[in-house]
Amino acid sequence: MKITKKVFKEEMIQRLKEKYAMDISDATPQELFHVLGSVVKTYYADDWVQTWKDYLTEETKQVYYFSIEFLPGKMLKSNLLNLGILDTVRDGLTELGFSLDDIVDQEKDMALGNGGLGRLASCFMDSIASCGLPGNGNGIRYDYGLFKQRFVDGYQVELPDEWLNNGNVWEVRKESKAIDVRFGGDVYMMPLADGRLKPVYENSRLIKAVPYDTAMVGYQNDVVNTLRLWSVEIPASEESKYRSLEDRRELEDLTAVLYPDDSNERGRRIRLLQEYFFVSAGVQSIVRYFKKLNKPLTTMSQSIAIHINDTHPALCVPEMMRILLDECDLSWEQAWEITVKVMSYTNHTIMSEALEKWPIELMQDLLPRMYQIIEEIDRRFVNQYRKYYEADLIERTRIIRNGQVHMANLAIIGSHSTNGVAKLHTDLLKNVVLHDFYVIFPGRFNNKTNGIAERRWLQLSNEPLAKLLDKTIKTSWRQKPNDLHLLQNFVEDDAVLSAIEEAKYKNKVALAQYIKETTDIVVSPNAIFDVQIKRLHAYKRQLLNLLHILKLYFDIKAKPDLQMEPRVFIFGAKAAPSYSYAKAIIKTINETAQLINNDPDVKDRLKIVFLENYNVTLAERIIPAADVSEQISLASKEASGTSNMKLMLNGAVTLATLDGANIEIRDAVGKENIVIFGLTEEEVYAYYHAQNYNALGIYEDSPTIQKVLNAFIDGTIPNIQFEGQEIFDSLIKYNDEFFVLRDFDSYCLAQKRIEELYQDKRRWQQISLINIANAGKFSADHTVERYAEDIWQIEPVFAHKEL
Ligand code: 26Q
Repeated sequence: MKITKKVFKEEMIQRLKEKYAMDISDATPQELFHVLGSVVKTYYADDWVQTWKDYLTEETKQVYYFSIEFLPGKMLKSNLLNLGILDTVRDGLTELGFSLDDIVDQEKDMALGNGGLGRLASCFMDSIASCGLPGNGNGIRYDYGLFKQRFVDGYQVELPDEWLNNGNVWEVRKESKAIDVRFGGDVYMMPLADGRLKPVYENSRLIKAVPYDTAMVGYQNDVVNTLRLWSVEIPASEESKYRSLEDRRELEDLTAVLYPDDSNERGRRIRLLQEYFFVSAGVQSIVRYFKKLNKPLTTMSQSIAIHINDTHPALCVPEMMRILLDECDLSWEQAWEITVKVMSYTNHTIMSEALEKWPIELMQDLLPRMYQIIEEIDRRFVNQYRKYYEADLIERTRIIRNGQVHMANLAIIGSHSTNGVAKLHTDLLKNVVLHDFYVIFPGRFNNKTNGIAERRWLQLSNEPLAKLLDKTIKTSWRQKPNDLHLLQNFVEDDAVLSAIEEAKYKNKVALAQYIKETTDIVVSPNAIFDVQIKRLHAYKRQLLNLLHILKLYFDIKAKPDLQMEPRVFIFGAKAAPSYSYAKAIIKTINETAQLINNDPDVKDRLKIVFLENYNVTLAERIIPAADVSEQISLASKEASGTSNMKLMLNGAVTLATLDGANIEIRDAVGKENIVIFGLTEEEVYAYYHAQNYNALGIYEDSPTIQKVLNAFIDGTIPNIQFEGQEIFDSLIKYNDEFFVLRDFDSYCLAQKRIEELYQDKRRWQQISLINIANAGKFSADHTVERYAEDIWQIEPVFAHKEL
């Protein structure tokens, strides 16, 4: 994109006049943001039109990534970077008397996701476009994204996320592409004269799905793909059916809110309707597009791939069947062959209790035709495979069982590929969680280790480091993240090593200032910044981190002049609103922070900072300033993790269990450049098999653990009578489900090791450098290229790409 500063400035001045009837010098940052957004849109408009036209005329095979969550964060800077005009715009604004950063702050985060899964979908959208791959997102345009988190007296309080209040510059409403979605009522199969069966619907309802498209701009390659998010409306033809306000409200609520990650809450009608809503609208619009190509339906898999991101969009399978059977008059066999070839599925969780299931009655009631088709898929599956396998195995793998529809079973049976998100995770799927399916469909299982968009997580968020890299290894890493490897050549270069430290220091100063402004806590940028940022979940073991902090605190209390490398423990985490145990941990961390931060004996050796409302933008502030990356889930529980990759890319040293992608990070950097502790996955499973884990025994044998745990119930940590008891009981009375106590000693030793390494300044700098140099392996560019080749069978378009 060739835009000169002069042209850009004139355009800003002119548009501001048109839109707000004022001189640019009188504009507020909010007004400037909106005008800048609309100017940037004109810069990619032609490429956006051209990209989809090329796909159409060249009949390019495309992938559609179906995800109930997308978590892009702010988009202004990312669009500027990818258009190659970040510097031009920054300088132009400066000359006009404004700062780009002030304007950037005006944009609300697009937070239509909970955490890892939604953020992964957004990193993939960036990488798909940046690799020139023909791919689009399909999801829901929630009126309210993930709740805003506030702390009141240390408790989490949830407020609505009103992200659309000032409008959304990036989206384009496409009324003409609206789709009708049917739900509820009864369905009968009516025989036609030619013997076929046609569904007849009675008392069902139609709702209108209106798409809002957002451009996914590729990195300086002229490719602009589409993220299509659907919003519900009442169709004009159905107005009469929605007479009461309540009726309307129920319908309009369909795309009102994103459900928080809550694996315990089941059977929510609206959630199931949400899943069907965006699946049906998406699949219908894809088939409508495919029909424009005038190719036989039986060749659909040569033009279309549909990816099912976790089981939330698993209804893609019966919905595609419905369209092919009921609307295209294909036979079951033909329709099934097409469906399985088009669909692929990613599993993101190992915990079998978190696998999605829906009660039969609910599905029958809300989605009667879907249920009929699922029943038939199930019947045919049982029929086909009972010839080859024992009855028990078929019973465990069938879709409908114990009064419930098992969505993972549907996704696996109805697709040609099932992948896990890290090597260990995929192995556990094959050998444990989905072993029965692996026996039946060994060829369908494959691994695709997660990745991150290095553009956002380094180029945009960590300018000091990015500039240093340009100076040291030139700029090819910006196109090819693997070129970060070139940094390895400087591992003995003292100038480069101290420059890395200086960049980190600069970022720490900036974060310290943010901490002061938002929490009034003063932290020293010379302390170790130890970071744990992720959703609050028992299995992620924020509690283990807290127990260690308490141990350090008691060490200081016992020996007031104890020498210790000063530490700032930084947390960012939201708990699902109904997850009371996770909320108890938040309250307890906050109260411990009060205790420790205000105890004069501590003399600034320890600080706890729990930052409110962890989101993408906050992650972009914290990660560049992190020294230590806490990845301490119980081995086997974290499918992959992605903050581990972001922190490594920014030069933090990983403190980790052998879980998820941590294992691959260790393999990439070498075991001297990471600090590993804790039980291995085999040892965890050995406890399960022997059923001999004994938390009380560990407690009774360890005076340190007793001292730390008693603080939860003896008033040492103030104001947590109820929460302290709940946490204490989870460990002792309910036998510590995630083996926190078993890993405690090993974790404390690992933390000691971190301190020793940090004190050897040069060694620490070298580890930091080695982590950055080896992070290219975890680029999402690489990951989506593997998906493109192995699963989607799509190819990059370099039609008009100047490289
Ligand atoms: C379930 C039921 C009802 C409502 C919501 C949900 C729900 C929503 C979101 C359940 C789970 C999620 C999100 C899961 C998630 O983020 N998983 C993470 O995916 C990452 C990307 O693959 C991995 O790196 C993480 O290890 C995994 O925890």
